[in-house]
Amino acid sequence: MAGMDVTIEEMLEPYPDTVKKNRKKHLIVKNEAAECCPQIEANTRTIPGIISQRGCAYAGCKGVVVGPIKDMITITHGPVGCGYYSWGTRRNKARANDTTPKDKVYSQLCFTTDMQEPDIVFGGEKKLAKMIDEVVATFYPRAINICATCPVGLIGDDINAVAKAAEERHGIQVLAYNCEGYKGVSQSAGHHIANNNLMEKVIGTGTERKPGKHVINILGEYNIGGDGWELERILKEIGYTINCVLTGDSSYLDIKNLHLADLNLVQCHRSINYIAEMMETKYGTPWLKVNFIGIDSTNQSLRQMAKCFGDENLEKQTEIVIERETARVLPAMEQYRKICTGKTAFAIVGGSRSHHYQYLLRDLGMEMIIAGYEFAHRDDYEGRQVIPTIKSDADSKNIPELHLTADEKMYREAHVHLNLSKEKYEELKSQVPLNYYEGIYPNMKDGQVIIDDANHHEVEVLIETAKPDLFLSGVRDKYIVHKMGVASKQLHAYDYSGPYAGYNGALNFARDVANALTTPAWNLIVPPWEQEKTEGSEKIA
Ligand code: CFM
Repeated sequence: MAGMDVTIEEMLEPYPDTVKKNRKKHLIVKNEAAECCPQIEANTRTIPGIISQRGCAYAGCKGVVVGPIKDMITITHGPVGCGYYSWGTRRNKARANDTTPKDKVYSQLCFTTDMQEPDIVFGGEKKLAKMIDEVVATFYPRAINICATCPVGLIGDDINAVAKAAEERHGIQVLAYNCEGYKGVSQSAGHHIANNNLMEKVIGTGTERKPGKHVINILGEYNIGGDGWELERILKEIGYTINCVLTGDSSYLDIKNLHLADLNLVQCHRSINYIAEMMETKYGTPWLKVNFIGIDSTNQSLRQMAKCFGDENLEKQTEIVIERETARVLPAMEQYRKICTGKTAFAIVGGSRSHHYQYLLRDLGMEMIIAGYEFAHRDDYEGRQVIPTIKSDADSKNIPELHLTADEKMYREAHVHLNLSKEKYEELKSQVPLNYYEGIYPNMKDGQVIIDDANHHEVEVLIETAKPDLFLSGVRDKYIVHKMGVASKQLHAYDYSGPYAGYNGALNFARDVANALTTPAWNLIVPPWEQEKTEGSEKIA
């Protein structure tokens, strides 16, 4: 599509040659006529000085993966700037379960050692040990996480030794995460560090399988705005037992028992694929990439799941729920669909949603013409088949790979997990893409653009030239987009709305997008490009 090529040229034009060369590698324009798949450069360092939207390794570990575990206390070992920012910024909701003893929910609280200059000079280990003692005396948590921030690694505090000594003193598990912010090129490194620790030290230590015929985990679902609760509602009604949602509204106790499920669903591939893969190796648990964002994609995911178990009743019940829910929600969405149809959107989000939301937008008659990830890897763009060809560099070597083998006692072959014969399982593999993710690329249409680690300048030019009706944004860029006269919806925390997953979620999203597109506020703003045309005035920055 020539239009998009021009847009991209304009975006790259002001760069010096080296930057231009670099940034070109982070872009793909989908070309349906091309025989095979272009390569994208991803998970490499952002060019210094460019305003990127990425976060740090600590954000990925504490903020994304381990922070939501509701009954663990997560201590940020570091200055209060990092500790404060970890509080309440992501809407991973949690509520107490009626387990015995009743779950306590700590995810609303903020625990930090508040390192000061003397701690940086003389070391912060004693302060951390004292804080663990205080936390245990005050709250009696089931277990504790310690997440390191940059200065901890720079001064060499041994948080692993502090954690080990505290475990001995208090008789509860204390996990140390060396997720110093600089450990990787983005928060993605923190996901990996968190996955490794949970896999090595927590998963597999429990013994209680939840009752039920089909016991599943939902990996990479963080219950933002209540997404996980909507999925539980649907899945329970079909007849599944939800063993654990990792880590949205999850309990430490459930994570210990993660290996006792029959099937792992993977919603966000980027943040949790390590655990899915390691569980496949160690316990033989098969995993299925699902997408519960959008009506059609929810229906497809439910049908694929039901197929995995080869159980007629389950398939029947799945169809009953799909039919009833679709018939309930689609007519209600129609009024919003009328407003949205034919409109275009950009999504520049972390590492999953720019793919998942394409389906929900299509339910509304909209197209995502530019899809960006902040920190995804090549497999999220191109599919998992490229993993063996990804070159490791100094940054990726920073994070240890766990080399696991099959567990002598607990490994069961995938078909045993699913209660299928070997032959049936082979047949299933040809129908359902088990243990695989195809990435974002195949779903995009001719001329649509994929962009990795987009920056402020690029976003501005893309908006000015491709003029989307809706921008699905991050927390910081949202307001810039509004000021440019374009509706934006913050897709990380949903702007205090949600859930957006499942059937009820699709309806909420449709309503919110229709509202955003039609609010009378847009009549009061003249976008900069319109101003230039009508008044010849200077650009508004
Ligand atoms: Fe996965 Fe996420 Fe995302 Fe992510 Fe995130 Fe998030 Fe995200 Mo914000 S785990 S990759 S690190 S789906 S916090 S719930 S919205 S950037 S696209």
